[in-house]
Amino acid sequence: MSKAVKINTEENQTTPPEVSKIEVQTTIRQDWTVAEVAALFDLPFADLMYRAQTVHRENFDPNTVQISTLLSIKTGGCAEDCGYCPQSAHHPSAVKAEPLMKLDAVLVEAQQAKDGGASRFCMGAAWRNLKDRDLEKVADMVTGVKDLGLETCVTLGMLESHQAERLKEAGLDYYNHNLDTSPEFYSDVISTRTYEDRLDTLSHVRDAGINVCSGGIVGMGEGRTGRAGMLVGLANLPTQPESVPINLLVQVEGTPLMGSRPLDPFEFVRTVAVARLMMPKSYVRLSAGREEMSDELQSMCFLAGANSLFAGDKLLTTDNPSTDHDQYLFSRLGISHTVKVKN
Ligand code: SAM
Ligand code: DTB
Ligand code: SF4
Repeated sequence: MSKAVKINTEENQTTPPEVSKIEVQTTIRQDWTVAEVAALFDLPFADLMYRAQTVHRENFDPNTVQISTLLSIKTGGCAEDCGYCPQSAHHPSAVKAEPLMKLDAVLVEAQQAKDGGASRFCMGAAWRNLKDRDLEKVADMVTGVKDLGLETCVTLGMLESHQAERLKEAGLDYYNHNLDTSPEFYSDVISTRTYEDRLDTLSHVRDAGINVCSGGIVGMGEGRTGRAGMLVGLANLPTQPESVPINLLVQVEGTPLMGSRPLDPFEFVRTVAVARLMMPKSYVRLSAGREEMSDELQSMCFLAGANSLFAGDKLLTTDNPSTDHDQYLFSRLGISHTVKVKN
């Protein structure tokens, strides 16, 4: 960590469970209970890492990561009140609202991302939901980015079926829409849309044949049960998400969650490891929060099974490690950039 912070250890106490009762997970299960997952979190650190690393190696090359680059195509002024988000119009953050970017400017950024080593370009909009009046503009961006030879991803808030179908037709590969946290903790963080709304959007995306990118945020005061509940929600979806972003809360001035007690870094690694165990064939993605993480912490996350990340100097509105810094870290670890699922 780059700053001296008081970490929250009380909520992370580990009671060694009966280890022999927890089998190494090699097949996909979608009937997880919160109690079972809490027991995984409670494993001694070395046992949890060993299991996660074993499952990771059974499903992926452990020395490669997939890289996506983010671009905020429509920034700020969002109608939702997500307590972590600097783009919400409900919170007095320094982010100023900007209109939807023009196609040409988006394509310039996408080409730069490709030149910087990204295989996927993810366009994010600070919208509660996609409006039909913007659908064709976003569809053109998707087609344009796809034509550059990049995989495409968008995150636009709630989506209806016909919109998902149109984006698929335009060449959309992935839709990012996070469950964010456990169903129980959800209303502590967001009041303007429900957990069920999010499930509906994910099912429209899935039904349209688009790959699902869905994960959440830790470090919001959710506790271990909250983290376990978030992962249960993701792993027990009708089909597990192809990509699972694990965001560490970036505390932004003006947001209600500013001042939250920082999460114990080992607890973040545990979250990655448990996600890897529960979703063995998904890409587990290091997302927000890397700017505050040491190289050693990120490396431990790769050992725990993280195999994708967002690269580029910015996430949507907040800072991310520089591409040079990431490249240097990869070179020190012998990590390369493409990832192939075994089988
Ligand atoms: N407006 C769309 C939505 O909410 O689905 C798309 C953009 S939104 C910024 C995408 C995700 O970024 C959120 O679901 C949340 O998980 C993550 N996020 C936003 N602000 C964050 C923060 N301060 N720290 C960590 N993650 C954050
Ligand atoms: C995700 O789960 N994390 C990314 C991406 N999906 C869109 C966004 C992180 C945003 C962090 C706060 C910001 O930069 O505004
Ligand atoms: Fe809006 Fe998305 Fe931010 Fe929530 S997370 S306030 S929906 S931009």
